[in-house]
Amino acid sequence: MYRLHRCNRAKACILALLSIISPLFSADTYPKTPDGARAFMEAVEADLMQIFTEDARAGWVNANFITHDTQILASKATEKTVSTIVRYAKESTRFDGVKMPDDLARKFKALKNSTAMPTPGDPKLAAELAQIVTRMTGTYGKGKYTPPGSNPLDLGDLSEILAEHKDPEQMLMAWEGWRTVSPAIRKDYQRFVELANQGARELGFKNLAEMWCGKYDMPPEEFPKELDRLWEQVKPLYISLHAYVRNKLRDHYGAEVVPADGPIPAHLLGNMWSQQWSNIYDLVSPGDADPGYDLTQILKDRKMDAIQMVKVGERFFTSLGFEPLPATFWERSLFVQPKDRDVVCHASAWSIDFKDDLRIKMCIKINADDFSTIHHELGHNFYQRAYNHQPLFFQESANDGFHEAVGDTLSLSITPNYLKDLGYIDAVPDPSKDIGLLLNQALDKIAFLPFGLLIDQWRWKVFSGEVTPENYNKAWWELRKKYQGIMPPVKRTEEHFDPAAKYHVAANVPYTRYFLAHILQFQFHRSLAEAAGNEGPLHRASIYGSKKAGKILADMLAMGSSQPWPEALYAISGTRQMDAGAILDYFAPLKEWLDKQNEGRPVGW
Ligand code: X8Z
Ligand code: ZN
Repeated sequence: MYRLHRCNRAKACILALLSIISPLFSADTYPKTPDGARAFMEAVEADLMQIFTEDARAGWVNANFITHDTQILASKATEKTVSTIVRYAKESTRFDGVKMPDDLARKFKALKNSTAMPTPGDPKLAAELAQIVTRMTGTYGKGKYTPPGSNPLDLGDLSEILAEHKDPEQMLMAWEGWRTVSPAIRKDYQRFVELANQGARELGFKNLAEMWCGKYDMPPEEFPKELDRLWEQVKPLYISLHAYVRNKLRDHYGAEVVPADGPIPAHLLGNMWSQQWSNIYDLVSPGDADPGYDLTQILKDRKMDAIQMVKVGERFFTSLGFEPLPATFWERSLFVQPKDRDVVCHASAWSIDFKDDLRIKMCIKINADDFSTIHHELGHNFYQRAYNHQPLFFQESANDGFHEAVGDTLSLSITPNYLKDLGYIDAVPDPSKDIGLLLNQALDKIAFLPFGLLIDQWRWKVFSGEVTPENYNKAWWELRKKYQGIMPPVKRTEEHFDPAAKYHVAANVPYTRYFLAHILQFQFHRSLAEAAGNEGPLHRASIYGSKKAGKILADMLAMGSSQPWPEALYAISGTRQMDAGAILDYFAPLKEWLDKQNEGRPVGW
């Protein structure tokens, strides 16, 4: 349905109506005036709203039933979406030079940058690009490895081995096994880069990297510098954590497996990509500072099922004053991995119709990781609903890091006090256990930072041509070493394609957003915790039940992307700069403790 009520100026409204009557409208029919530009934009928004909705339905069905036919349907829908965006973006140059109010100029900018995979104008190439991205995502989603004499194992099975086994041989099998899926993506990826770069150039960008960096309300060349600044702030903390973990792993696995002063072998960190390390907490726990409870065990002991876990997540949001999720959320979401078909298990949150048709799609396992991922996904849904009154091009987060930070912000409030309120633990551990709490949190939040950064560092080099297909894997492992201080446990060559063993590379989802989110969520947490009246240390603060914090959050979410992100950041935190001060404050006691543990031992790699 077109949304005529969006027309708020009479002249623009009539022009927009005209273009709806003739759906194949062109910018040429609009006068080169501010009113003409506004009318064109309203028609574009109405048309794209429909196209996006159709695309979301096809994408949803495809991700829930990966078959030959759904791949075709989904790629056709994507092709239509992206080609339409690109066509309107090109036509919109007709209004270059027209003096527009800020809000309208912002929409024109958003139009030009509203896809992560711009298709070339040539329809054949556009179709090829859409097919490639759908195929890469499908290959990843269906991926399985069959060890000799065993059943096929999917990513969930292999991840579980890495998370739970402490047998290096088994872990190596899982690590290498999953990486037998991605070489099939290499050729597609290479072609994807050529085509998407061509699409970006046709829109006036140097390449896809410049386009991706152009979404942050600052010149694209400034954005990487902003990231460097943030990374330099947090790097010392990461290096301290890395050194401590390396020592503990060396104690456990022996000097022949873990070097004293080199990178850590990637299969020992409890996660398929070594991106979050809390699964090895038991190997590195600080002895007498351990808080003495294990959330995974608690969820299992309480015989929680997937839906109950999502209900607990929803209750956190309603405790802040948000409306409960609609009944259709519960009817249409996917919570449990179906046994009889291939689905994309990588968790995601959807707003199908830009109003209330909200859903998550997740293969929930009963553990602490997924408990927090549930909050993460619900954060997307509550954000989507909070800005659903905005015009299409402002139905986005302030910057993409904000979208990824909302649910995580709430997860930071899953403190012992909160767990006691839920009746999950009987007593709150005393402050002498804080190092255990902080270490557990750092294994996820601090370990993630260099990983969050390096994926797009690799892609930007690939898009700009600095890294060529002959060096895809080599460049990948150089960055893994440089930022994370990890190394492959076995020799890797250009026969492999390890970047695409990560969902976001195969599915072409930009990744810097998660790095930003890890910085932002601590800024959000600090100011919301203060609003909620917390006075103690940040890592003990919970905003559960605080309507005051909830209102501040909801007001910021409702802004969508209607204003530059520094304004949204100001609204929630009183500052306009992304800054690692809050995350450093949060972990300050741990940093001191880690440095003491590391005394006299090698640090760095
Ligand atoms: O992809 C996700 C979410 C969906 S937006 C589950 N995350 C990143 C990942 O899994 O690699 C959340 C943390 C980082
Ligand atoms: Zn997310």
